[in-house]
Amino acid sequence: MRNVNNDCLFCRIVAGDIPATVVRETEHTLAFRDINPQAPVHVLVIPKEHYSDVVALAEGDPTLAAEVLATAAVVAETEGLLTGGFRTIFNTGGYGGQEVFHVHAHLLGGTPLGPMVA
Ligand code: DGP
Repeated sequence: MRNVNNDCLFCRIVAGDIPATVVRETEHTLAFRDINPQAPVHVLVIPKEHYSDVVALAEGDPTLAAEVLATAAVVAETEGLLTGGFRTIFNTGGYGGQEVFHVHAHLLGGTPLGPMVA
């Protein structure tokens, strides 16, 4: 039985209770457009199972963590980001600016993003 948190926004997107623009779905992962895009392409890639952050995911199910990265890589290709490049970010915890506590990779691209700044 998959770990689900009914109070979690992204679990509710996985369940179909909240609409999202899905760009890729696999058995264990979902990729959908960010509601507040910070770049021409801004996709969130999540495991369907609930893990609060990337540390919990990596510790709890490293195979699933790899599947999230594999889905991000496929979406980067289908969104046309491989030529110009892109950025992948896991915000983690308060200092990391994480607002939704269901682990997600931000996939950003479609324009030069410049150097990372805090
Ligand atoms: P983070 O700060 O790393 O936890 O990023 C959470 C992201 O989730 C933020 O960029 C906005 C996005 N987001 C929040 N609510 C929704 C929603 O209901 N739908 C979608 N598609 N994205 C959302």
